[in-house]
Amino acid sequence: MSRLATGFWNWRQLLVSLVFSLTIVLGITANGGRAIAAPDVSLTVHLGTAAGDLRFEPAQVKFMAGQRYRLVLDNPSPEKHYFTAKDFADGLWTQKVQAAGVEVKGAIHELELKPGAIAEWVFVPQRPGVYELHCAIAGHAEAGMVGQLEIVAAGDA
Ligand SMILES: [Cu+2]
Repeated sequence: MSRLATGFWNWRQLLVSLVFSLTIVLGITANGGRAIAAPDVSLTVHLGTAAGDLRFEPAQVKFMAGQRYRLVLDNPSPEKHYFTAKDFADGLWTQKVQAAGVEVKGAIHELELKPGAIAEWVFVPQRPGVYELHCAIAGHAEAGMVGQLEIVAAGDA
């Protein structure tokens, strides 16, 4: 009787442990598989135009949560501009920002680009939502240098 009970307990314990292990393995495979299968998505946003227009091109960008992006920011205009999107930046994980031989790792909320500058921001959006973008130079947002950055949940794109 007690041997049977012990045997039953062990079998149940083994099953529970198997299911638990399987879940971990599946979870790792699902995440790892997606990270390997999905290449980085490269996008470019221009800050201003060569003609001096105060706008972002494009002004609306949609991102998918969980996907890794290489966002190239450049400034083809004759004056300095900012890519300011604090709430958007709070909703993602930044891997790095690279510009002119310097690589910055960690949280980024705002980037300043001088005329002709180019920067590459590598990140993974995480928190779905619609976030505002603007240039922090006085008068630029008012003149139309604003945009909208949207993060959609994976599968909703
Ligand atoms: Cu500006």
